[in-house]
Amino acid sequence: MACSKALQRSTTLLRNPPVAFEPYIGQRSCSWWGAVQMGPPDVILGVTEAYKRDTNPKKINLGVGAYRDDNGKPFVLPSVLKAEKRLAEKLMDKEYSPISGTAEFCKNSILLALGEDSQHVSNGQNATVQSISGTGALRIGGAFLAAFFPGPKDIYLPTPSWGNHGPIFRHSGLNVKSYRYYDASTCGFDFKGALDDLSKIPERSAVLLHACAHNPTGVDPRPEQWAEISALFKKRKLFPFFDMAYQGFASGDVAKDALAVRAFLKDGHQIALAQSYAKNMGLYGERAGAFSLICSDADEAARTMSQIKILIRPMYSNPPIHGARLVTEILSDTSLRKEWLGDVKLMADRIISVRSKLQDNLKKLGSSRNWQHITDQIGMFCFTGMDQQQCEKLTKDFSVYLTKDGRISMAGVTTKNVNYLAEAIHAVTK
Ligand code: KET
Repeated sequence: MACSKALQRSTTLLRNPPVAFEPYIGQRSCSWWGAVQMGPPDVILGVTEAYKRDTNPKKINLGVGAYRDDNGKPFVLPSVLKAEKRLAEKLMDKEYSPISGTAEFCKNSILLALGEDSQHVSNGQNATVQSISGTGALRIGGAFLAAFFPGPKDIYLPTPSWGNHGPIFRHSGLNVKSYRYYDASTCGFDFKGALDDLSKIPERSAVLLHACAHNPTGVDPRPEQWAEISALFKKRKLFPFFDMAYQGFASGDVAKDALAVRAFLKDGHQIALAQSYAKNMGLYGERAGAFSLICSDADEAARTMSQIKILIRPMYSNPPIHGARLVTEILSDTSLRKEWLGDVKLMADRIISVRSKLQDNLKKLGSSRNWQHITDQIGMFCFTGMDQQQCEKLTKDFSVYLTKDGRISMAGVTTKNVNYLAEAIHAVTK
């Protein structure tokens, strides 16, 4: 068969891929992968690739949400360094982890989220597994919902949401739908819009909530708004799936940032929870996180746990051990844990302080825009309100790298580059 025909057939198949795909190879010169087209770079991680290629010494990477110190350098937390040293001295083996990660890691993780005094944990109501960071936790959760969710196989995401949420849940086999969240006119939370949309979602649907430090907007509901959202979830019998990728990063206090998760549990919801240690422990590349389901009792938790393990085994067999050991070392040692909480606060406070600096600088430059939202928003990101054209100009003329939706990672802003950044933003927005 001629290559062009094979290509035609494969492109049709790509649009509607069957489970088993057997391509035609009629000619020697026709490759198995001849029909594979170039895909676009990742909207977030692709920004870092472009930044690395730029030779301008003033360049700034505000794309990916990865913390930098005030010199713009990656930051290994002092508490993590200490844990590393301790682990090195222990000369531990490199055996496989259990499918679910170690019991100690899982227990420490769920207690961090729900609080040391959690009744759900003491009653054994949680089914918790280690995941490949937050992304892996969401992917396990997606797989579990696709296999066992008794309602529609849909998941509702806030608009906007983290760019990878849609692909993760679609890849899990769920239909991805949306509800209003952000009000562009105020650069704030569209509480009315969110309640309106949530009240129209079919009963018994799954809804994703950002537990704190909403990405990309930096806009979180206030505690009393969370209470109303929780009541609406009860009324409409909605299932809350919390993504908590930034516990501690919003306020600097891990308990405060877990407020929504804990309030929903207090209100009697059963929740799914994705946790990540990428940001709050700076363990980006270690891929340590956790997925939990809170069940009605210990027996149900054991049954759901058995099925989660069956889902994980063919996906990646069992999780990586090093990051999880660091987390366990830190969380299970009172003094090291205290030190870590100090490190988290230091990171959160630095971000809060550069928010004010950026705002002040824009004011000093005479910007007529209202930049109040820079300090109103919280967590790693600021959703600046700049449009795609302005973002592109910022990159092209000033080597400031950011995602095209106008999100900037505040973690990449320092006392050294904040003036330059403010000048650049002012230049493209005036
Ligand atoms: N949830 C949210 C909301 C999130 O922002 C991220 C990462 C993750 C989960 C997953 O992180 P993990 O490293 O798998 O634990 N967000 C940043 C990095 C990325 O896009 O991968 C970001 O938005 O820049």
